[in-house]
Amino acid sequence: MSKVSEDLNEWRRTCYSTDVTPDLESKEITVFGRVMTRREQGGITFLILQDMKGIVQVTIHRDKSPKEVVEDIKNLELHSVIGIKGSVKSMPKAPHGAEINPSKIKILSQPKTKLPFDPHGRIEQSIDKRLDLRVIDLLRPRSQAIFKIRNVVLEVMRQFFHDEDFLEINTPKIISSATEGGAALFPLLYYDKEAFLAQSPQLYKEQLSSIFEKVFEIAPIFRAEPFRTLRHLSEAISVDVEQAYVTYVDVMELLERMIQHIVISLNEKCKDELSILNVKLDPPQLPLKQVTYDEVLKALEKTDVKIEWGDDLSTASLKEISKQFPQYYFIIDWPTTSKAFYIKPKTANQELCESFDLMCGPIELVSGGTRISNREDLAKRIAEKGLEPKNFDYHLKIFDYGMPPHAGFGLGLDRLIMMLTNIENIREVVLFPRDPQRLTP
Ligand code: AMO
Repeated sequence: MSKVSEDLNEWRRTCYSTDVTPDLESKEITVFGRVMTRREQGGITFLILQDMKGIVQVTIHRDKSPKEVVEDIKNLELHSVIGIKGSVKSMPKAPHGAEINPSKIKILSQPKTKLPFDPHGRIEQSIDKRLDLRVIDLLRPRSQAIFKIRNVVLEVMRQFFHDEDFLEINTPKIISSATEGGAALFPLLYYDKEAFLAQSPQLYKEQLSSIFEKVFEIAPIFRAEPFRTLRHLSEAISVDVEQAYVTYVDVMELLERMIQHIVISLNEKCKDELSILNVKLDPPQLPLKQVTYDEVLKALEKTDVKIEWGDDLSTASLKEISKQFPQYYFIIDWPTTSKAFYIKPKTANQELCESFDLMCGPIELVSGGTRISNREDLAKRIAEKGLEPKNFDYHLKIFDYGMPPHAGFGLGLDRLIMMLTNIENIREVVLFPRDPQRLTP
């Protein structure tokens, strides 16, 4: 073991790994990072140090480097966390064309045990093994690429909403009643009362749209999904939007512009990450295709998959339909019975409602619609759905003080990232996923 000192003292970073280029020739710098590889060759030790921006080569000459440095690295383990002070030297073969010749090394942490898998190894470990040690898995270039893309998607989305004059809101995640139907609720004890984890910010965003008119929230939603699939989580991130004085047609237009903008921005800002993942993203042509629920059922008639009119579309039916629509498309005009109580039935035909799902192939990314803005109609729908109207008093009374017509949607961020990174398992695109079998790390 080499000597370890956790105190930074006067040590501070002066540049990142990727700043070490021939432009800094002979400059004295300080870098920090993790030792990813170590190679010995004829009296020279090459270390590759990884930091948040990338990698840099550190070269130690047994004869020329300071004795202290040569001594310090003798027993340096892989994955040690170190600081290096040294000078930059052009080296065409090194990453970014330059290396560091150290004058001082500070070992901040040495691993105590060997890693159970090599994050840079050729063999892809199972997702469960990687998730058990997620932080180490995040050293893999593929994992880093996914979360850098996710970060840019969030940044671009927020900017998009702000440019459209939306206000970002934060609503409670401990709530007193269901919004999306009773089955998938996580109950909890709130002091001496029963409470639940929020399935969606639906009622709050509707109420707030009556004042701020255009609101959005990016936050967790909790669903007690009883099954383990590649696209369901117990805790997911939802991008919720609500807007006053518009209908579902208007928010669909907003949504498709946002999706197109995200794809264009990723192509500009995440070239390296997309190439690591081997993904080519074509910006969708607008307007996106729209199919009605009835057209979907008609198309299914030619297949073995049967759906009764009024039922939700099963996984098998969506797989069939996606053969015709491999990319983004809307399914519109759903039966009123298949959607949540707050979705507005069409005035001319109450059996259908003003709702949509945005699909990408067989995966539902978004659902939304025009909302009921009249108290009596809403109370009636709550009762029809078998929910307890008393539980919604706090919501219904707001409608008595004036409620503009409004519409909105909820977009599953994790599912969108799956689509943009071409990843099959939703757990890959979430740092610490939660599902019926996983509550740690
Ligand atoms: P919905 O229940 O369809 O609608 O959810 C909206 C979107 O959230 C994502 N999603 C999930 N992602 C991962 N795991 C889950 N268990 C999960 N559940 C949902 C999906 C889905 O399309 N309040 C309405 C939205 C609205 O009308 O504004 C709602 O919650 O991508």
